[in-house]
This record gives sequence, C-alpha cells and structure tokens, in this order.
Amino acid sequence: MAYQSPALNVMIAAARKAGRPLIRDFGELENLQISLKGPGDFVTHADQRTEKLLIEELSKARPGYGFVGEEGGAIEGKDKSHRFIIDPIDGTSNFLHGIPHFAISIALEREGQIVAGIIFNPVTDDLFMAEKGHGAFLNNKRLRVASRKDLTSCLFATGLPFIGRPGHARAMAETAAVLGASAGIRRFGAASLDMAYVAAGRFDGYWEHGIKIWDSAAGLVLLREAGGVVSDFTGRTDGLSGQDILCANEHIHPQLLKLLRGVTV
Ligand code: LIP
Repeated sequence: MAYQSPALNVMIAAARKAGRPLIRDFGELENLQISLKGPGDFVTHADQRTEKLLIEELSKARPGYGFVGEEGGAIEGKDKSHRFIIDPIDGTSNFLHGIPHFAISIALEREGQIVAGIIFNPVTDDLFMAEKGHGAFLNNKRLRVASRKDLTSCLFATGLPFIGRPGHARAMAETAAVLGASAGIRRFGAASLDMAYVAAGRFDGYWEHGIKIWDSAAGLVLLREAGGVVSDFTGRTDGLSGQDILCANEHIHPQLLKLLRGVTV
C-alpha cells in the first residue's frame, strides 16, 4: 500500500478534481476537430482553466505555498519554503489531437528540493505518485525501474523538438546513435509520462533537452524513488534545472550518458 502523507493526499485530490472536467473537454474535442475555428483555442482554455482549478484547490489546503505553473508562471507565496510546480496538461499536442496520452503533473518543492510528485492521466486513470523516502507507486502498486544491464536490449523514450524549437540536428544525431545501439526508441509526447514509464520499468531510459521544470519535476522524485538515476547531460544529479534530462537504471544510465555525450553535430 502506498504511503500517502497529507500533502500527497491534497495533491491527489486536486488532480482528480481537475481531471474530471478535462475528460469532458477531451470528449468534446472530437466535435471541435471538424469545426472551422479548430480546437487550438479550446485547448488553451482547458489548459488555463485546469491550472486555475489546481491552484484554487491546492491553495485551500495549503494556503501560503507558492506556485510555478506552465500557464501562469510563478506566484510567490507567504511561505517561502514551499511551492507547487504544476503542469495542467503535459502532452498538450496529444490532447489536441485526441490521443489519450497526457497528464496532470504536480510536484511539491520544500526548501528547494522536490519532495513529492504525482502524475495523473485522467483518461486511463493511471496515478503515479512518489514521496521522498517512501517509494514510488502506480495505483498503489510499488514501482521499480527495469533491471536490464545491456544497452542492446533496452527500449528508450525521448522527446523531439518541433517547428520553432532549437536542436533538430542534435536530436537527429542522438536518435541515430541510440537507434544503432538499442532495441528501439519511442516518442510518446508527454515528458512526465515518459519519466513515469521509466520508473515503472516500461522504458529502460528517457532523455530530452530543453523541457521545462513543470514537465519533469514530479518525474524526478518518482524516478529516484523507483531506484532510477536522473541527471543532466553533464552527469550531474543534484540541483537539476529540470530542462535537460537523462534517466535510466544505475547500469544503463552511464552507458546512455556516454553514448549521448559522444554525439557531435
Ligand atoms: C511537452 C512535453 C513533450 C515535450 C515537449 C513539451 P507540454 O510538454 O511533455 O514530451 O517533448 O517539448 O514540453 O507543452 O505538452 O506541457
């Protein structure tokens, strides 16, 4: 049974509450795909409304905590030692295209350290949760990273830049290097779920450049509590900005790091 502190319970309750209207919106999208205006504005609205709802719910239970969110940026709280890091819809493009692979991601930071995180896909009802020192869970089932030691049998996830984002040549070169050394790569489109899937042993590792702290914060604690190693591309595991992420089990992490650092563009 998962250990759930009062703080984690508050985060779970907020995500479940915000998840219900999000499922309705996701259903509505089917009609909007064919409308002239298209679903873009609708999704922006769903994103903003979900973040607002999460902030309202979390503030009721933890008044004074600060926030940093994808939509609203940073909100200073009276309590300077705590803040929630929120992504209302991680995997927005999937949501927009009617692909049920997106998540509400909430992390709790205490004195600059991520101490708890949840990643919730409201469509599949998958709830990943972790609290520092108390393990990682998926719907109450304890999670552990995969135990593979050989790169050639590993399945990896990554994120790729799209139009308007830098790093296309590097992404192609890194992808080629990993394709030539592993059992394959998936690009599922939601960084938080990619990290959760590594924690669950579904993927053997994941890497991406240039994401944001709200994409990765909950995944950081989940990965570590599942026995994984998370670093940036210098190999640093502490004080991560959450923007350049490489994670895997302790055997695969150094091999993947070496492979990706060897890529030149
Ligand atoms: C997205 C990620 C995705 C990544 C994109 C983007 P959003 O987050 O989860 O995997 O490749 O760069 O950051 O914008 O849907 O919250």
